[in-house]
Amino acid sequence: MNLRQPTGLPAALLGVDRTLVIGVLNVTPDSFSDGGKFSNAQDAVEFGIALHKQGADFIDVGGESTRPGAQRVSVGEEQRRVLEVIEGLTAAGIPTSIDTMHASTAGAAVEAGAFLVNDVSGGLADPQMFEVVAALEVPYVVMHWRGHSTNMNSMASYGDVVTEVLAELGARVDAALTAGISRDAIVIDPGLGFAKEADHNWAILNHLHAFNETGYPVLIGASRKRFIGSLLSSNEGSVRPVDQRDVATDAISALAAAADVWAVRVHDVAGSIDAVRVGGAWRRGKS
Ligand code: PMM
Repeated sequence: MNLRQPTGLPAALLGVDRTLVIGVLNVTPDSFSDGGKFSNAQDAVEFGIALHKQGADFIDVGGESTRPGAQRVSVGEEQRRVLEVIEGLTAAGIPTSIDTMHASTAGAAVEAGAFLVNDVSGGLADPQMFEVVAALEVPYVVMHWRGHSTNMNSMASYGDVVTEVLAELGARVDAALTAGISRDAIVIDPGLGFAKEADHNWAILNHLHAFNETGYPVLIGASRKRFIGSLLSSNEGSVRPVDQRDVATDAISALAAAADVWAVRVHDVAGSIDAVRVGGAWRRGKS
């Protein structure tokens, strides 16, 4: 199998012959699916170690919730939450990425051991981000984003969502290249749930090939998101609770692997590892 992948991956990930599974580690009091889980950094490190034992290829550490309506946190508070956790996981030999919209947090996190910067704003939230990432020379996830969580739901308006998301992502990639980020360092992500209604997300998932055709590795973050909860609503109309969306997330991981995406970002690592192995075999037509 010859999946596209960015340059700058840790040695441990170079030989992985399937869609990567990224474990989510939110060190926040208010993330939508796992907020408030840890009372100290050591608990968070232990959780990251457990995700790695379940098979996570790397752990995505974030200190700012992006749940719809979430308030921003200061850079200082964000770094207080994430740096010690990244240091702890690095000391345990576990690869990490930093999920941040702040350039200074990206820089501090890479210094603490993170090998990849995951910026849900695609460089739009912090004008310094591209310059900092270019100097760090690390892989960089450019996600499709239209605005902060406080008001993103009002921006979910599209004619043809696939065409528009591809065009807006393309513009961010071009800006990143112009700022000096290497073409080989870039990963793209359509940003499921970010300024998108349920059917926008499904339309994107139905067109993953179009994202792959850009030539950039593709990352998908569907895990436990609301569009899954609404699809699986009960007959009485109540949305499926967050803690009962993992089987559906695993199904998306399998289909994403069958569509040849580079990585899936998930909470339930064990299920998605099985799922991407199934999806990979399905795509290849052999084990
Ligand atoms: N989603 C969330 C946070 N970070 N990063 C990327 N690249 N893609 C995503 O879809 C994404 C992300 C929100 O989910 P969480 O609250 O479970 O972390």
